[in-house]
Amino acid sequence: MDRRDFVRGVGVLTISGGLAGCSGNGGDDGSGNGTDGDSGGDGNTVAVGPDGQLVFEPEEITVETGETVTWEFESASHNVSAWPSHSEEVSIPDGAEGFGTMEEDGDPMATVGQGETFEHTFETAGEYTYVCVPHVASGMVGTVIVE
Ligand SMILES: [Cu+2]
Repeated sequence: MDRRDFVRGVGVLTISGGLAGCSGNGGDDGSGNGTDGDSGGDGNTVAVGPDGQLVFEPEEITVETGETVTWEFESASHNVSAWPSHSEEVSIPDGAEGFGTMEEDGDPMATVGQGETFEHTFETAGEYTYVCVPHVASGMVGTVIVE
């Protein structure tokens, strides 16, 4: 009946002293893995509909967990959907979230203008098969492998 009674019970947060470097180290997030050549992320780009073709280029791309893929729409009338409810061609790993240029409950046929970009960051390893919904019947299907 009285919601405040519930609120009062929350909020006990214990922080044990052993966590190093939570904040304030001024740089990147402290990952410190020695590989240094790919900071720009330019490698993880997929062209959508280059030269008006009904393809993703490259059709398959491999990234590391936590990396971002950018889709660049080089012609009009395309989209990106990795929502399983949008196409039987879509498949995503167990526990992964779908993604797309539209929300899951949005219009699967909604397209993106030429020159637009779309980004998704992959937090769950596995293989993602995604589609351009308007052109899936023409084989406009792509794969992202997250290692
Ligand atoms: Cu398309």
